[in-house]
Amino acid sequence: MAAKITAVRAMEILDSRGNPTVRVFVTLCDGSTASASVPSGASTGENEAIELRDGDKKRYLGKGVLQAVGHVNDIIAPAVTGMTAIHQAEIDAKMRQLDGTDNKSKLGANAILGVSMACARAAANSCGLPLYQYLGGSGARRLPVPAMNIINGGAHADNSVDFQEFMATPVGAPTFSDGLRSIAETFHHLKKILKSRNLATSVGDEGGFAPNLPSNEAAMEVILEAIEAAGYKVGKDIAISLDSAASSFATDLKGAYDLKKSGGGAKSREQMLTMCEAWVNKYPIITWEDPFAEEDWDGFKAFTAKVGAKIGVVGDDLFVTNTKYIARGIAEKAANCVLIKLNQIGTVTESIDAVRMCRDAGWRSFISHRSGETEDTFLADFAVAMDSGVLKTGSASRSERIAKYNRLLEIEAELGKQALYYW
Ligand code: 2PG
Ligand code: MG
Repeated sequence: MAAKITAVRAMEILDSRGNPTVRVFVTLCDGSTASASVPSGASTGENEAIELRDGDKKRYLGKGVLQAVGHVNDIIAPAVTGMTAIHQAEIDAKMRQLDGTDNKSKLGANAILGVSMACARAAANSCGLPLYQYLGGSGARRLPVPAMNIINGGAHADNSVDFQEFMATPVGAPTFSDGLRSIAETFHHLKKILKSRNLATSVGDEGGFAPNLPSNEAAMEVILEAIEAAGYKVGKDIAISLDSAASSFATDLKGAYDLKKSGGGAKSREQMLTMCEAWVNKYPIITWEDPFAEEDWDGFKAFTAKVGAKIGVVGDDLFVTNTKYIARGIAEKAANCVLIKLNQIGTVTESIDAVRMCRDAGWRSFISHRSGETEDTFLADFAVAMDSGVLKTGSASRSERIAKYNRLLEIEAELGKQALYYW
């Protein structure tokens, strides 16, 4: 018997930055229950689905989400009650129809996604399946290679580094747990090195260190040093993934830049291209996300033409998990990989559609957290279900990040010898 939804309710909770977000509870007629909490970004793409904020300056500096909560309780709940929980696509389509806008600005993507995720989890519980198997089927047994953001810069930290994320990616490990251990050890060695140089070891929003370094290059060098100090081979055991989040230091989103945090100065698209290509030749970089700003399609195209055979060129702000932009990217060869963030598009179904479009084109999808997260581990199961083989979910610090790693360790243990892990 397919269980029907009997109750949906939402409340306002806090995320890892102390900002309000939405948590949704769903109950089914067979007694199954589940909740889910919505993450929130800082370096958001212009075309992302709209996160509804109250704007009432007297509450949480305008960041309250009581309207979104109200939309779940008063508009979405009555509409989806009675629907069958396993009919995820139907539920998500119903909510999109209720919203009626292109970017979910009426009900709020935070309201819609909370219900979408909680329905998926309640349905999994009702079926007696772990969420990764419910969403991914019995073939879902590949653990993602974790790209661990160990130096934070850009919009995620108040330091002198322009590039937002420097990630250690254990491409050569035999298992997920070995890979996780190698990057956690690297994180600890990095702390020791920073400390020995009197550099700050406080962390940024995603749990990576946020020291004031003389240049972006210095951030790369110190990570390579930490990998070696931890006893791993640079490039072979652990490679580097970068997220420039270049929109955040663009002076013109169509292709002009200023590396102002590090004092690197103004850079044209051509100069950025030369610099990024030199980095790819010099350093063990395996993926590079948002090396250019979200409207600099020409920058993306030129970079992909130059280095796309060697590394993953990942579009985040460029694609915003939206098949409309991904389709353009595929047609124009603007990248070869898409960052997937559930709240950029606002439903589980559309996130899966984005992953499918990547797969059909021979592109990789790279599952991702947001800089504002909660203790919800939905993402860990989603990464295994999507079979993407790569996930970024922050550093070896801050419990909202660790919760996802710990959930992946549980999944790995549950799968036992059937667990797969490879780059
Ligand atoms: C990114 C993300 C996650 P934010 O740019 O990829 O790391 O940051 O959630 O702030 O957009
Ligand atoms: Mg990004």
